[in-house]
Amino acid sequence: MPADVAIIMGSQSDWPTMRFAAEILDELGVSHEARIVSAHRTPDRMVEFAKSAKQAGFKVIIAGAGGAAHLPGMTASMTPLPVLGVPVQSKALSGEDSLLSIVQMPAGIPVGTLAIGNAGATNAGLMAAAILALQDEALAARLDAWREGRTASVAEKPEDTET
Ligand code: RP5
Repeated sequence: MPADVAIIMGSQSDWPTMRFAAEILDELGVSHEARIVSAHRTPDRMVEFAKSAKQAGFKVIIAGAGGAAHLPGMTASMTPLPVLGVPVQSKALSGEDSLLSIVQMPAGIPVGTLAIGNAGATNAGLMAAAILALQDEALAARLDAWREGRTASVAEKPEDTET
């Protein structure tokens, strides 16, 4: 069985961020596969991956990159699958460069852009799961239960804690 979600990233250095997408997908029981696909270092690999992703059985692509982050938009231009972009926090500009590179797609080729960094990767995983849950009732129930668990974990009153 092919994985439902492809998690692609521009570099090994993106994995500490992108693993948050993998972790939430694991928690929700969604199959996924992670690959390094760089728009500028391995452009042929990117083209081959993007053009064959649907045929390979993937249903959603999560693409993370940092700096001049072309990977999500370039991938989206070559596949009909939904592409969720995660701006990885860069050293020079703290990920604002990544965010603007990914979010400002001209009309016609959408990339669903999430927040910079770990929160964005987690939310990309959750959004991928929500897309898949539209046609998977068991997954929809697991997603509902996960959200209910988050709600239940919030105390009504704050407690004194050590600082
Ligand atoms: C981008 O350049 C990658 O997505 C990564 O976020 C950034 C830096 O890559 P490395 O120099 O750490 O490989 O292509």
